[in-house]
Amino acid sequence: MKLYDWHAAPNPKRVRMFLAEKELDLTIIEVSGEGLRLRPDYVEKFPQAMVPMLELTDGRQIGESMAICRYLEELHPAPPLLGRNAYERAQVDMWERRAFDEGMMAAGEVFRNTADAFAGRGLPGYATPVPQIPALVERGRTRLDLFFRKFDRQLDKHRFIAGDHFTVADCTTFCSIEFAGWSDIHIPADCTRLLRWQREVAARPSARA
Ligand SMILES: N[C@@H](CCC(=O)N[C@@H](CS)C(=O)NCC(=O)O)C(=O)O
Repeated sequence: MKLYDWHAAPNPKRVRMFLAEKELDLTIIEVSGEGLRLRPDYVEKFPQAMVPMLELTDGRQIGESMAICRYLEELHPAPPLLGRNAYERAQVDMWERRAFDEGMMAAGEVFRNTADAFAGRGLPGYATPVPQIPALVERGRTRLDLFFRKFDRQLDKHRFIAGDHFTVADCTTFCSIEFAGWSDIHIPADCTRLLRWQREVAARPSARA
């Protein structure tokens, strides 16, 4: 199996953290090209034009970080990173989805609508130009503040995002917060529980995946 990757980008890192936690060693293929774009041969191979993508040994392709993680969890269940029973799986799904929608998408709203390199590329995955929308930058900042505070409250009761075990919800939350940092947006100082959690996750080897 091969994982198509763009090392600097936040979504592939969700999957690399997941692999590192499971100590899985897949072939990683870097497909970033000129001007912060994916290489044309990769886009031709995978017209969805996004990373990560998992290619099976027979050439079948799986896109979307969570689809890749679910596939790998079935093949390599230990350690469980998607929950250990029906309730935990629902919690992990719920918090991972919130981390993506409210954290990753919000950080993307700020970054993709400000960075010069992404002019005409307001959304990932399209060959046709998608304009940047400056108004989304402020909205993204507001969403990030709401995201930080919601996740800070969640950590009042739990060591990790979806409960007392490290899961893929922690991978997505960690990568979303790193991505917000690209726009110099950081966890507010009064979100002490989220800051405690960030320090703990940053100390895991997977945080450097
Ligand atoms: N929903 C997708 C999002 C993937 C995504 O947005 N990938 C970005 C990198 S973080 C990408 O491929 N961007 C290509 C581009 O900007 O041209 C997932 O969860 O995997």
